[in-house]
Amino acid sequence: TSEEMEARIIAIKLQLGEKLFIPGHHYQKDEVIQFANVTGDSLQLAQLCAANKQAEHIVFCGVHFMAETADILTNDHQKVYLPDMRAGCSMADMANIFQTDRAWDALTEMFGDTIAPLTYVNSTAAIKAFVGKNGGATVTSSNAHSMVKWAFTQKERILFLPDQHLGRNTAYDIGIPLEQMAVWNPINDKLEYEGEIEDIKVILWKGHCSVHEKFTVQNIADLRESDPEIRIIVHPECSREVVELADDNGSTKYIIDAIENAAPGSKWAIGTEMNLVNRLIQNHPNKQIVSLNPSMCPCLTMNRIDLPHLLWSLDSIVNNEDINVIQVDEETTKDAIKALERMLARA
Ligand code: CIZ
Ligand code: SF4
Repeated sequence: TSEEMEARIIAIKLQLGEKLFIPGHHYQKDEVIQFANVTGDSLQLAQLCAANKQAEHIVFCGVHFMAETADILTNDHQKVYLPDMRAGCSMADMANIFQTDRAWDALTEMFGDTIAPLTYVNSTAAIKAFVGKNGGATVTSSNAHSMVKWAFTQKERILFLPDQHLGRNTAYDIGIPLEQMAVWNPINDKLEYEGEIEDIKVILWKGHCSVHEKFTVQNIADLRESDPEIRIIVHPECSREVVELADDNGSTKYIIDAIENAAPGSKWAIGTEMNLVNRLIQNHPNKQIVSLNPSMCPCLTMNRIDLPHLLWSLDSIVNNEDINVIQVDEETTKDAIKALERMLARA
């Protein structure tokens, strides 16, 4: 039963003490989050893992790219585990290193040495290594503006992987017109753009988040019609059109802070992942909060980490079995860490 599993997890946490560290992403289920030592968005969790020197076992409750980042930022004696190896990220899967190498060859042919690559942390370690090797950095939704500005101090143009929406929304916010943004399509290796290519300032990788893409202009129109007073806040992984029509947009942490600071009785519709929206609803009974999309929008891969998987992972540690260990090879780590450190130095 759940009670038995919970009791067992509590016992293992007591037994391992500081040797065990369980970071939990905001999009994780409540049944998992209750056991997290810390919760946060991807940036906060990366910083907390980098700062933790005593844990031998880091059981990462989040998705694969986050566990990879934790492994890259921790020491060799610290092992990172992902309770379910199928907890990937469909966005990260939209850019593989072969496509990226092909894109870089084609783009440097077109533009010479004028492009700084940036990758959203929602990407594989191999992509982070590619970016690190080529003078670029990682970004998260919390620091995308300052990182994009930084990239423009390095080169005339940027290549932004793998989320076209975060890239477009961020570049637009810092003053780059939409007409100066092109899209790289990794399926046919083509640049989608209608003007003179010298005018291009931002090359957006054609990837997206399958969860945040489900918040639509229609959802916003429906809500505004049924409740003109409601405030709509969305994550910048939503499309440009949705971000444009929303009242506000920002990272996971920004959304949480906005709701915490909101007036009692205020009404909100939130365009981000379901588990976080539900938790905000529970934690703020004095505010009226709904999901921007009535079908709620869960991240299916985040949800793969559940109580049985967490317990199974902890049991395997107690039994000294090296199961579901996430280990990024040395070569990749060496380059990926450059990209991460350029970000963490400015975060
Ligand atoms: O969509 C995600 O995976 C997000 C928002 C991650 C994060 O915490 O930045
Ligand atoms: Fe990936 Fe989207 Fe899920 Fe985040 S919410 S882990 S970007 S699929």
